[in-house]
Amino acid sequence: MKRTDNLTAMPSNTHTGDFLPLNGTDYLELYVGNARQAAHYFQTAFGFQPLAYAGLETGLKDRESYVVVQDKIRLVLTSPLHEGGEISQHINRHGDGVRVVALWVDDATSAFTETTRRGAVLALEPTHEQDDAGYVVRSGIRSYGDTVHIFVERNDYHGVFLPGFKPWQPHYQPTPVGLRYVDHMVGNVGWNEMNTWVNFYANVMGFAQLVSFDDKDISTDYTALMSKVMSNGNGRIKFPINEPAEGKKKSQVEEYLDFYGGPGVQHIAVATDHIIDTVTALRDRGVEFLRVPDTYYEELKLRIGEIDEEIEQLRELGILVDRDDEGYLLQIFTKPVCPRPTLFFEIIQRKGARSFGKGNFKALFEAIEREQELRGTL
Ligand code: TYF
Ligand code: FE
Repeated sequence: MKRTDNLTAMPSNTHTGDFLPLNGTDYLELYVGNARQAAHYFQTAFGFQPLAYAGLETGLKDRESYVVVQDKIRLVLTSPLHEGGEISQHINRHGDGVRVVALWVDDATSAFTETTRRGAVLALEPTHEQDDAGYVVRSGIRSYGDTVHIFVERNDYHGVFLPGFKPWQPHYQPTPVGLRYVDHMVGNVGWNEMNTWVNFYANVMGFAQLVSFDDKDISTDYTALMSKVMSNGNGRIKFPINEPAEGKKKSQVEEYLDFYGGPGVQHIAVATDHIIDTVTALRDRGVEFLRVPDTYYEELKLRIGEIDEEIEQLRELGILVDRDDEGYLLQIFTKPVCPRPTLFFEIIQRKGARSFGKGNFKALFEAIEREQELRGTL
């Protein structure tokens, strides 16, 4: 793995030429069949807290949204109230999935101008929204598939989420599991489309390429994919882009594209400071994870060297470990969280390492292939 730029040497301000300074992920909006039950699932299983609601009770006629939060992570679960509209079509085409990856900016109008004049396709004209708690400006551009980026300017807003939402404070408030922020979000794109989207993030959004994996790095005996990781100037936003590669059997990326009906968000990686506690809690609450064979843990000590955690505990939970020249990381992947084998979550704890777990790819992809085998899609 080669690092092609130095994250810490690139502050995000206009003096160094970053035309799209990003403060972080603002929210992720999923279009789902039943937002009410999805919100319950993310509270019960993943430890999110109820935050805000918009729908019939706030004057919306066409949709209902529930917002849940855990530390810096905000998920918006949205369902349509009638057939035929944009949300219904999205669900019909893709099943439940990520529609909006919202990015927090200081100036949503500039974000829109700078990206559209570099070729971005409009999704939302800069829009000023106001209520008693202040104002928010949002704008948006299209990304891969039906995914959009919304730029959110909210530095003078003190409301619970966005204008139009009211606080949602049900009696039921399960305890958090220690999820802290979005570490990275991965997109799957079509055959030979990876470089198109790499160029989009580079030229339209000013991102730089951190790393690249080709099919030789990460092919197993059967399936293959290629991946490039794009990062914004201050490193807070990291978007790996995968495309399928030709293998002996169907690539996991191809399976995704078949079921999602095109490109989309494949996984959301969320960071924790205590992965053993977090995964223990998630497992107790019913979240299901991929497992690698026990032999993985027999070889682990030789591959990784000294780590703070007990290998027996990692084996028990199925947590994976990888090392790079800056430190190590611990990670684990859920099974898909919807009926279609599309969207899943990654839980990651970084102890110095800024890479993505290349040393785990083989074991991980073989675990995914065993799931594909069970689904009959390999
Ligand atoms: O984000 C990453 O690159 C790692 C590895 O289908 C990965 O989490 C890549 C592709 C994939 C699952 C995990
Ligand atoms: Fe990942």
